Amino acid sequence: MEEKLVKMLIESKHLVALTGAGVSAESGIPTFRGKDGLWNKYSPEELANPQAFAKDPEKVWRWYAWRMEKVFGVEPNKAHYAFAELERMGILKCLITQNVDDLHERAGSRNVIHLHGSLRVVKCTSCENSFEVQEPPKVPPLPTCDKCGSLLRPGVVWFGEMLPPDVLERAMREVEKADVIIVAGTSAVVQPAASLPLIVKRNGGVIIEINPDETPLTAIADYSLRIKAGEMMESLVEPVKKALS
Ligand code: BV8
Ligand code: ZN
Repeated sequence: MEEKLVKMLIESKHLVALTGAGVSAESGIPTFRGKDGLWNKYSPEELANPQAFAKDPEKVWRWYAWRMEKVFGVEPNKAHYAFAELERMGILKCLITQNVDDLHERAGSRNVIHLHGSLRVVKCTSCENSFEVQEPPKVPPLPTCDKCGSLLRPGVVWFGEMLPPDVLERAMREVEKADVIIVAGTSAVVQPAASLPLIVKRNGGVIIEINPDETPLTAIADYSLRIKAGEMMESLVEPVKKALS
């Protein structure tokens, strides 16, 4: 099976990847919907949406500051490094991620599209002010904009918010061109991200899913591997490297 997948990756014209929280799980970041999932304690409806933030900004900010602390304190894992290696070898053309951590970049990936924003970014709720942070804000007090004094918010896309049009546009262009897509570590329930692999399929492309559990995508994936992303991605990269050397 691996040889077949390795050959497919090497012969691909435009390989893209779509990743989710499962790719960061092996770095120690809890996923959203797994048994120890982030959403178990809270639900997205409770915290990751504009209404929750309007109602209780301190509660939402404390949750994000905790997640930022976590994400900024862990290291990329072998899945992140494998994707970066595939890009370095010119095999992976673009990495589209739903993750709001920066582990793909810290592993060396360059062409990364963050569909749902990033915990590294804090932005103003009123003016255009938006900036990268090295550590989470100390909350309380609520962080305010030094340009206009308004409340700051995490630079992520909440449920019920549109994805930045230019970001979604870029991701759509990438999947329109893709003849192979690796979908790793996502429960494939959040839209519009979960529809991106369907575009590859509709264009006659191949879907390779990597996930220890089944997902709604499993039924239409050409290959669905019940395995952890770190292990699978590492077992693909070595033979690709050898074949190209
Ligand atoms: C939108 C940022 C247009 C914030 C996130 C009702 C009202 C409003 C909207 C909706 C609605 N009903 C549906 C919608 C649309 C909604 C949606 O899709 N809801 C779903 C839940 C039904 N989408 C939206 O709202 C989007 N915007 O549609 O705008 C609009 C506007 C107004 C009204 C209607 C529509 C915005 C979606 C973006 C939300 N923001 N994150 C934050 O992070 O706090 S989404 C959040 O879920 C994360 O970004 C995460 O990436 C994403 C997806 O989760 P996964 O990454 O898949 O993680 P999960 O835990 O679920 O799964 C992990 C998987 O990994 C598991 O399968 C597990 O088996 C596997 N795994 C575990 N370990 C490993 C592994 N795999 C491999 N290796 C391992 N080691
Ligand atoms: Zn401002």
